[in-house]
Amino acid sequence: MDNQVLSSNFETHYGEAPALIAHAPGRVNIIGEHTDYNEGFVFPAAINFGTWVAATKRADNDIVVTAMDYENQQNQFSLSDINYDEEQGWANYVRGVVKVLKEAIPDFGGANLLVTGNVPQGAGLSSSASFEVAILKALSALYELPLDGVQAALLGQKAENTFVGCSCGIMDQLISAMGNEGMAMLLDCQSLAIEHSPLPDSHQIVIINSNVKRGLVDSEYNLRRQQCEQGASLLGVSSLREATMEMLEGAKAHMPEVVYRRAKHIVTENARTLAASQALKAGDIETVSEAMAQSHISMRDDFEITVRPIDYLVEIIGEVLGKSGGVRMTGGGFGGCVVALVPTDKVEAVKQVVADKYSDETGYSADIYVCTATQGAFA
Ligand code: GAF
Repeated sequence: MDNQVLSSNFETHYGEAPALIAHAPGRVNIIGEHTDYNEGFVFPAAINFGTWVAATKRADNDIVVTAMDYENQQNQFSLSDINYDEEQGWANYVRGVVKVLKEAIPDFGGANLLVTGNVPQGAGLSSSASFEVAILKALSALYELPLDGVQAALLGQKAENTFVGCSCGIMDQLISAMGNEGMAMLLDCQSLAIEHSPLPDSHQIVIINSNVKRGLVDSEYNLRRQQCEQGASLLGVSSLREATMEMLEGAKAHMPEVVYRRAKHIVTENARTLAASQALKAGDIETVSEAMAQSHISMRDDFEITVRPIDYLVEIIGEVLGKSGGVRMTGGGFGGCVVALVPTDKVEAVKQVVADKYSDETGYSADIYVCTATQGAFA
């Protein structure tokens, strides 16, 4: 995004230059899917797609927000009375984070905000987390609030859980707030411990958007959460983070078969995430490749969150990569994107195989983004 364009649009709407511009990135998850709300491990990277928020203080107690990507629709509300807006759905991400921020740190006043972003929506690349974190970053910078990245992420998640109505985990907001340039981030979702590790220069992060819009995602997502909780409770552990394959095999006969498979995905995915992040650090791409392949199979067969066009993308890209890189579905599932770690000299071949085969086989056309890992939110 060109900051000058944002600034001049801000002046057009509000009659003054912005005091600051905040940015928060979207993310791609390299491995560790649906493990975050099971207190497990995830390994995402922040990407060079995100949300920008230009801001000034207001003398009154109102938040006025203009959405460039929704035909400059404007939404206004008072800090003393923040309700869900049934008409402008996008505005609830702003209302939600402002409400939880006010509860946590009451010490701020009104603001004029102008928002734009380029994270593809409904593609599993965390457009909403990037929106939430960018708003929090703008307000905390504007009013010099004592809000660090981890707290911002927790507030973003709380807004989404309690105001927007999606029971997401912490991964998306945390990587958006805390990502590092050129790095992926191993996150322990139990302790919130973070370990940044460099992505290899030899490989590119390639995201292939299946353009299958994620249908049923909220209900299926929430159902997966319930099934995981049921699994933990049948195993007598506080979360599936504490479960092992031995425990699971021992209890298998007494569990609904579907709950066993959901739990198996989480237990094995945690192990794969740790193995893949260690292997990437050691430059052992073959192990990363195998872990990503197994992760996809587990999401397809045990967790059942993939769709056929996504499975097909993984198959044809996997054939091009062999053990030289990795490919799997990324994000919540039921459509969305595939992530591939691709040796630089195979990027063109990956693009070509998708162009040659995907549309004919599935009837969808794919978009491909060759991404870089970027810094988390800043203002
Ligand atoms: C969505 C959620 F928002 C995340 O918290 C995470 O659970 C992810 O799906 C699946 O790994 O992006």
